[in-house]
Amino acid sequence: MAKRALITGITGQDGSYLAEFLLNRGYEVHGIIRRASTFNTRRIDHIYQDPHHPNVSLFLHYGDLSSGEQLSNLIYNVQPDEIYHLGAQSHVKVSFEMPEYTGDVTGLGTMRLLEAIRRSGICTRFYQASSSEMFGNSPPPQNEQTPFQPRSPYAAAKIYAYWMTRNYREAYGVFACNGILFNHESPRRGETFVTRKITRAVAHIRAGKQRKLYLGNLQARRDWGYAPEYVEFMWKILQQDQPDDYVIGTGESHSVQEFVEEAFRYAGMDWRPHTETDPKYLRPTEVDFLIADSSKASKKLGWSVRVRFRELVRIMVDADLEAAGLHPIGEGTKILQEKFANWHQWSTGVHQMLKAHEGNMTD
Ligand code: NDP
Ligand code: GDR
Repeated sequence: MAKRALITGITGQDGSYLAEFLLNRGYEVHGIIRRASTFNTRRIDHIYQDPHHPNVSLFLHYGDLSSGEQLSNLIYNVQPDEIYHLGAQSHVKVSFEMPEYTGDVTGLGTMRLLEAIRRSGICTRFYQASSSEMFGNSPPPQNEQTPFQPRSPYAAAKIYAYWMTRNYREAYGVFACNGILFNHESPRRGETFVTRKITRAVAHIRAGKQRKLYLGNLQARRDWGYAPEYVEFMWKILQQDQPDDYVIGTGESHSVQEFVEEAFRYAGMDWRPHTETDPKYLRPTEVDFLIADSSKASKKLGWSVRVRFRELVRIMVDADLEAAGLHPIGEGTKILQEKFANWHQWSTGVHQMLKAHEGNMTD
């Protein structure tokens, strides 16, 4: 019988890739979506299946992380073998403006799910989307032993969720794991996160639709990887014999300015005349330097990085050029062909989603 997975945050960047990956492995996939007055499923529209179809394997359910009762009912009714908890208010800057909401959804939301598992008595495996933001001010490189020094309401909420995950593992024997993932990006990254903001601006400037790119702190350093390969390891973490916590990242760190330079250079432009700083995008407290030490994941899970910084920039710029109606330069397509098996290629992973987003799916 097919394994059954439940994904919170299926409409987000990671949730959409994970759904594709699991469907490709023969899973029955259930996703929780929020009720909204406008469509919020653009990242999964290209894999959506008509529920009237006899062989349907993707099911969507309304739910919200702020309601424990609803989550309990869902978990009891779906009886998933694996739960991937990716739903969150995930924007660090926004968390300073909405600390209570972020604490409720990103922190307490995890507890509500764990409690629903405990109360329902079902036997399931649980993945918590923990974050490198939890390390905050701790000097690099960061690994599973590095102390947490959070620098935002988002990071503080994720630390609560991290410890609740460990507590339910130790107190109740739940197969509950933390993936402490460093930044991972893609053409599906939300438009207000810095990498996507940059690659989208590059494409729009080249298309003559935008004049300037306004950014905050250019000196912050991040360990940026490619999201599709990270979701494969979320799955791998839940396939181990014992539940555990793992750091996943590339082990390479670059500043925001280096990302800007690389993206403009690839598109054949000079970044300086097009980029300005605006204090509006600065944060009250910043995380200066993140770089992953993923040696535990390399040893135990066989983690090794496929898409490095320069390749990531190429994939994202090409996708945004295509989305802006321009010809991609073309290295992005080749990189996916070389590095990924069939579940993730340019035509299915990028192109179809862009077309579905534009509402003109014809194939
Ligand atoms: P996104 O912001 O792209 O997606 C967040 C998802 O959570 C969306 O599906 C969103 O729904 C959903 N969501 C938000 N609020 C609620 C709510 N109240 N109830 C139910 N669902 C809700 O995040 P990513 O895909 O980038 O990240 C996935 C997870 O991994 C997040 O928990 C994030 O904090 C964490 N993480 C991400 C990293 C990264 O670099 N991407 C690194 C480390 C951790 P909607 O579409 O309706 O808004
Ligand atoms: P981050 O990602 O905070 O690391 O959290 P983000 O892309 O928002 O910021 C990265 C760095 O870029 C600097 N920056 C800007 N950021 C944004 N968003 N917009 C700007 O204009 C801008 N200018 C400079 C930021 O100050 C920061 O230093 C992401 C999220 O996905 C989290 O959910 C996840 O947990 C972590 O990554 C790992």
